[in-house]
Order: sequence, then structure tokens, then C-alpha cells
Amino acid sequence: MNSFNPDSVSIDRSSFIGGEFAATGGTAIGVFRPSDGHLACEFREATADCVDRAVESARSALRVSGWSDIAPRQRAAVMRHWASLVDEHRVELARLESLCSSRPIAETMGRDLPVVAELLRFYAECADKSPGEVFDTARGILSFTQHEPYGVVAAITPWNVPLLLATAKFAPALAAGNAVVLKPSELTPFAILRIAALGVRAGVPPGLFNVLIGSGAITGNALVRHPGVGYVTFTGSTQTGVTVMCEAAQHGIKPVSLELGGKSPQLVFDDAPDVAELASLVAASLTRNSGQICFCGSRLIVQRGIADELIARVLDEVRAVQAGPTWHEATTLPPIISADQANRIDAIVKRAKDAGAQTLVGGKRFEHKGGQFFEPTVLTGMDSTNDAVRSEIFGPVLTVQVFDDYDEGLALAAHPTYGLAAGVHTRDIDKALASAREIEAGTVWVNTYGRGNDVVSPFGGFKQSGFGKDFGLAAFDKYRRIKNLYIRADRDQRRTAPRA
Ligand code: TXE
Repeated sequence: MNSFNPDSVSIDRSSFIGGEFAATGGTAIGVFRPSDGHLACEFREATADCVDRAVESARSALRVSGWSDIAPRQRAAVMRHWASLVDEHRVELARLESLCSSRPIAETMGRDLPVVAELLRFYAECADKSPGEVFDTARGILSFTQHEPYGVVAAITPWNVPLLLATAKFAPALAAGNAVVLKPSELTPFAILRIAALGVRAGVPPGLFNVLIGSGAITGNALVRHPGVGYVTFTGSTQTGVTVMCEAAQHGIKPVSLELGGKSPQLVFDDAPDVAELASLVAASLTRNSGQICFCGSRLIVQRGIADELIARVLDEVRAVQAGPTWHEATTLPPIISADQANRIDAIVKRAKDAGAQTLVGGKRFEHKGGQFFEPTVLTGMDSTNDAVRSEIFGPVLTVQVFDDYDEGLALAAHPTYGLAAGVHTRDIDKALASAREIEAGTVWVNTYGRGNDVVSPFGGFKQSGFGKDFGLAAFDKYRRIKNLYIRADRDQRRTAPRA
């Protein structure tokens, strides 16, 4: 019912600056449909001059509109209107999102777009619900905090769940009274451009929200360095996160938040509830978006008593997936975003096999009607030094390690560098809480895995998975500075007080 013809989708072909689609003039960048390899369009990259224009138009929109000074409820009203326009345009936006990404239409219609609208509503509600504090001080002193926005927030976002991850940044930043210049991945720009145009229709002052299309090296780098940017929020690889953090430090000591890579374990004890349901969860975490999800539960660590049954069921589940283009409703295994990513997955799997890993299912890339795909792959027989166990693969590849006792399970679940998320499966609440405490990760799911449609809970990693949260109230708070006003209020009274 939701399937669509990719040639019938009308797309916007330039950056969005100052409230309109604007000529940019850099070198041409091709945007390809990963499902069939077709060129969807060419953009002119946003150069450093365009970054200047976008940041200046954001600053001017803040000045002219008074966005940060108006009553927060007025900002909330605009954002609620924006959410209703997103609902109204759900089909068109879902198609734009699926066209050049790895997001199947069933997921963009059923999950991504509803969550995008909900994020706009959630942060609209936050706008006036988190006031400052008044402190207990000496009589005659009034000390309190006020929140102030940073000004212009630079947001840099990835290709894997493009629109939802971008909204998780621009919605709280705008609700907190900032302007935003967003650079989405150059591979997946379409839906976010349309959302920006809908924002202006909803009443977002023109220029307050700009979207620049370009590469990380040119557009992204110029944006992070720009002196008019007050805060940098980034989601992407750990390696690029390091560059972004260094550049932000060297060009103005700008605060940053980084949501980076992961290599998340699913720790399954013998007493896990409902093995059939668990097998579906593990398999879905592996195949959804073809594993191109930062919190993909890519390491199954399972206790011996339940291992054979669980692995057999996971294999049955992953064999049932249907590879296909993102515009077919029935697709459950979408393409890999690019040939480069497919090569990267292939290289890691080959290295893992060379180092002794055995393949229980899958193991190969394949082409399907011009798209690059990778078979859902389950690897076993590895220790924790194997590349497939250590590196973020960002593909549909699951490693399996079997353990005998609690300590061994916990030791296998630990990762030397990443700490994004983890799953723990057990009926024993004491064991669940104890292992959740032990595992160094920003999120631990117990007897479930993944975020579903949740916008309320904060998400973000520990260690080299980054710092700072997206989603929830924590994300709203990070886009506000705290100012303390300390007022001596008894001066006149003392001057006029009668002398003893
Ligand atoms: O990421 P990059 P890539 C991981 C995943 C994947 C690997 C590489 O393992 O296989 O990263 O993917 C912009 N200054 N994740 O190369 O480079 C870039 O244009 C400023 C996990 O696509 O990190 C894009 O908009 N910006 C991750 C964004 O950064 C720069 C999601 C992410 O690209 C830049 C994606 C620079 N110097 C990949 N260089 C997750 N946490 O979910 C690049 N960019």
C-alpha cells in the first residue's frame, strides 16, 4: 500500500538559506539512490561563503524576530503547527526520506515520520516547562538562574536515519531559542530540506533554520570553524567526532556534543524470558536498516544453556528477511548506503574469517537490481580480539560468543572503547540491575532492545561513543546556557534605616 515509484518523487535541488532554496555554486555532488544506484540529482556544494551566508542569516533572524526573547509559549505554538504540517505531508516526506537512504518506506511511514512530528511536539512542550532556580541566600540577596540560548547552533548529522536524527537536534535547539544551521549527510538531503520549507510555512522566522548541502571536508568543516557558531552538535563516526571536537576547540572553544559509534552487546542469560520473542529482537536489531544503526546490538553474548536454541531461532528469523529497494513496502533488508560502506563491511567480515571466524549464515555482499546489499551474517568461533567483535561494522553482521558464568558474560560484554548501548536479558531483577551497573554504556535495555517510538528517554554514549544526550529533556537543556543573576536587594533600605 505504501510502495511508490521512485521516479515520481519531486525533489529540491539546493541548500535552504534565509528561508528559501538558494544557489550555492560549489563543485557538483551527486546524490545516488542506494536501492538501484541511479543518480537522483546533483547539488552544488555549499562553500565557505555559503556557510557565512547561512550563519549570518541565522544571526539576523534571531535579531529581527526576537525568537530567543519572545514568550517560550509563542515558540511552542510555531513548533506545534510545524508538527501538524509534518503529519499532513507524511506521505511526501516519507518518500523523500526513503528515496536516497536505506530507510524502507514501511519504516519511514510507520516510525520515522510519526517520531519526527512527536519530537517537534515534545520540544514545543519543553519550551516553558523547565525554569531556572532561586537559591537560598542571605536576606537582602536574590540569587537565581536564567537560561539563555547559545545563538547559532551548528548541527552535523549522518545518513543512517537521516531525518529523525536531524530532528532530534534541531527541534530542541530551536525550542530553546537558538537558530540552527544544519548540515545533513550529503548522501541523504531530501526530506530535511522539505521539512525546513514546512517550518517557514509554520511560522519559523526565515533564516532561523538553514540547511546546507555539502561534504564534511568543505561545508562541515567551515561550519564547525565559523566564529558566528556558538555550539556544535554532531552525530557520526568516532573518527570524525575527534576532528569536530578539535576544530571546535581551536576555533572558539565551542561546546560540543557528540553521538558516535558503538559496538553494543546483547547479554543473554539462561533465564531470559520468551526465547522466541528474544530471537526476533536479536534478529531485528541485526537486520533493521541492514544493521546501519548506531545502537545495533551486533554482539550476541549468550549463556551456554540457552545458546543452541536461541541461535537456531535467530538463524530462522534472519533467513526470512526480504532484500529489496526502499520503495517496496515488503522490503525488510534494505540496501547498504554506498559501495564504500559495502566494501568496508566486506573487508571486516573477510578479516574475521581469516582470523578463524565461522559463518553460520550469510557472509557475502550481493547486488540486487543495481543496489549494494549484504547478506545477514552470523559469525561464531571468535575471541574478543577478532576485528568483527571489536570494530563497528555498521552492517547486518552479528558475532556470537558463548559464556558459562556471570563474570565471564560481563567480561565479554565489556568493550575497550565503545559504550553506546547494551541489552540484558534475564528474569532475575537482581542480576539485571547488577549487570546494568557493571556495563559502561549510556543506555542499557533490559528484556527489550531499541528505542521504538520513544522521544522522552535521553540517548547518548559513554567513552568513545561520545558525550551529551539527544532526545528527552536532557537534549533541550544542553542547548541552553545557565546565567546566574546575583542581586543585592537591601541597599536602599540600609541607607535609609534609622541609626540606632
Ligand atoms: O561518517 P562521518 P561516514 C560510523 C559507521 C560508519 C562510519 C563511517 O561505523 O561505517 O561511521 O560513516 C560529516 N567536519 N557512523 O563516513 O564521516 C559528514 O558529511 C565536519 C556511525 O558517513 O562521521 C556527515 O554529515 N563534518 C554514526 C557526518 O559528518 C564532517 C552514523 C557523518 O559522517 C567532517 C554514521 C568534518 N571534517 C556513521 N567529515 C552513528 N553514530 O550513528 C565528515 N563530516
